[in-house]
Amino acid sequence: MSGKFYVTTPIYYVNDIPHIGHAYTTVAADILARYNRLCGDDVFFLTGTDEHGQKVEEAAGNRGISPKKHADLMVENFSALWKKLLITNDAFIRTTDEAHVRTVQGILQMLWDRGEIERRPWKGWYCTPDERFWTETDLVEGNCPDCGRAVELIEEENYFFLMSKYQDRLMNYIKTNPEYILPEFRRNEVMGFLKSQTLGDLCISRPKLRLSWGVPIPFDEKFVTYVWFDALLNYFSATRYLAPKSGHGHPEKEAAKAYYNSKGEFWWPPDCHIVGKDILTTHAVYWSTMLMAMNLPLPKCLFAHGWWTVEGKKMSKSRGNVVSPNEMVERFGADALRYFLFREVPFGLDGNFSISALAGRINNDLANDLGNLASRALNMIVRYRNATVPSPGPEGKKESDLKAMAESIPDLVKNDLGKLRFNNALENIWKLVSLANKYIEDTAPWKLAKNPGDTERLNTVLYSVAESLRLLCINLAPFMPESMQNLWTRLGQEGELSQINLDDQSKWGILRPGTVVTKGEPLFPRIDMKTNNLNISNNSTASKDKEVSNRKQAESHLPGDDSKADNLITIADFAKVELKTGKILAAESIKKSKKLLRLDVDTGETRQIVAGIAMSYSPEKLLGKTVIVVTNLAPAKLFGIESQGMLLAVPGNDGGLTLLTTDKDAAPGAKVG
Ligand code: ME8
Repeated sequence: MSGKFYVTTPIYYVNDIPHIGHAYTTVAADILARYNRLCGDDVFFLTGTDEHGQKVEEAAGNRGISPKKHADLMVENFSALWKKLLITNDAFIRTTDEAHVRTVQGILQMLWDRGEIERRPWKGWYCTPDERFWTETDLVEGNCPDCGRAVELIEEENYFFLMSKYQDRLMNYIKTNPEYILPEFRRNEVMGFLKSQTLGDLCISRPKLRLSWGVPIPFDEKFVTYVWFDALLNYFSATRYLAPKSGHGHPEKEAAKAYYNSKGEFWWPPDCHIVGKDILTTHAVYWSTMLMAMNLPLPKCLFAHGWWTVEGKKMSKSRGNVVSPNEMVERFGADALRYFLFREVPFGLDGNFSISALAGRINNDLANDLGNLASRALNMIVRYRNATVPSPGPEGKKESDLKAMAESIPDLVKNDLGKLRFNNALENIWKLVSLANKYIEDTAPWKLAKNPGDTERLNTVLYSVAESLRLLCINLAPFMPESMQNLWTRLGQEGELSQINLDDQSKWGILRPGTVVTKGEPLFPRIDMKTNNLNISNNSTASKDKEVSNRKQAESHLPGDDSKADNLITIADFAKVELKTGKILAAESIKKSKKLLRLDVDTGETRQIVAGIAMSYSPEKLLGKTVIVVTNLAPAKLFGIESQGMLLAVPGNDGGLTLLTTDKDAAPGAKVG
């Protein structure tokens, strides 16, 4: 049964030029929105920009224009990028929208009337670039603990949202709603924070004298509300004036929605807020308690994804290593970038961006696996059956295996996307890509074509391959909308792939015999590593090897060379395993397990690892040790505890395990290889 699906991204600071991190969150929301539309849901996909605050005011002043004019110009960077990245947001909220400002003011007034807001004297250390107050103890050597820059002591009256009274209720909510904050290790972090600290009240105002570019507080004209309070409310205010009013043309539903929308109720609560790990606390704590005070249900899920770095380092203008999504789309195409971002790293974990890894995925997965499958299938139908899909003959074991695999994919994808496991969904879809390629090699249609007695068999094979491609199109459409639409059209399918209903189209055998197909250019052009500038990356050698082996396979016309010994891997295979040095920060035994220890390991970021080394090491012996960690392993749960990686160890001469470590001192997070 179809329902409604409301998904959001953070609203991005309008002062920043969008980079790969912003693209990442927005594409994630787009994949979910597209997928849910295919399932027949009414979808509301919201993104936008955060436009108030001191930084915007200052930047506008420097340009000699008004803050609104400055925001109008900057916002274009985002809307243009979303177009390029094939983002299908239903609305774009700007916190300077009049309707948003009015909603924020209405809510402030309501909370003030209800005694949820209080005016108090306030003193704190303020970091202007981060627009955040810190307490004395937060400061690191007198500077901002977040960005390291100078802070100033500010004393003034301000308005406070009485957040502290919701601490117990929030903890209880998180405990009884385990699906609320995901991934699980992030929920544990939030719970850890709430258990170890007494929640304070939240300062939500700034005096107009110091900051005029904000939403005026309706009950005190000398103040504006502070960025987070204004920004977080975007998710709610958008349901009042930006949410779609009509879905798929069902008159009854439309009437119902128009009614509900006028009260902002149809879309509330959001099904999924996607945010980066940097703003988890503001959402999990500030936003959740604000909603409690507003008597509104909490979002169904708040997912905090990981961080993209470049060669293990934070992207920053000063380092000159900011990855421009515009440039990536121009060089490699939107679909390839979308695929890479969600295949390469499990959503929730940090990832390391490199052009060679991106080009490797394009050449291996897209050009070799999927692209070759499509061009082989279409070429053969054109060549052997005059471009017309034949009627299949009787189905044998190979066909029923292929069909069973193809029909199993939608459920797997549904389950994976329900948990935002994008890379698992792609891995599952790739099982069909691999099986279809193997099917072609096993059935060798080019041999069948030579023997007139095999006409019916060849019909069956060509039909089965074309039908597999049709089903791949459907399952991959949310991830790579442009190339899948292209393939859909080449397969002789009419209309927009984005308009189909997944359930109606997911059965094997829907492709009509007699459909005329076309060949076309390669779906995913290969990246020539020699002529491409791989300057963000340092593992171009591995990718070059990958490129050579890809080209060889592609040149060998149809089936590849099977002579490779089974236990040999290429350097490109090896390059898929990310190994880093890790420093053990904390270790403890796990109740009821003799073998396992729970560790906090610094691999450039702190991750939790469950390691089977308790029989060989006591927790105290491990502290401060530098070990080697597999950092891109999909997380797994052991004794209910999520493990985000694996330590390398060998059997020692004492019969126990001995951990691999470094010969000389090395910083945590150094790449092994
Ligand atoms: O925080 N890797 O806006 P913002 C992955 N206006 N994702 C990244 C990233 C990276 N290196 N860098 C940024 C704000 N992001 C507030 C939000 S919401 C009510 C207000 C993504 O422009 C990620 O989604 O700093 C992160 O949470 C967001 O951009 C921060 O965007």
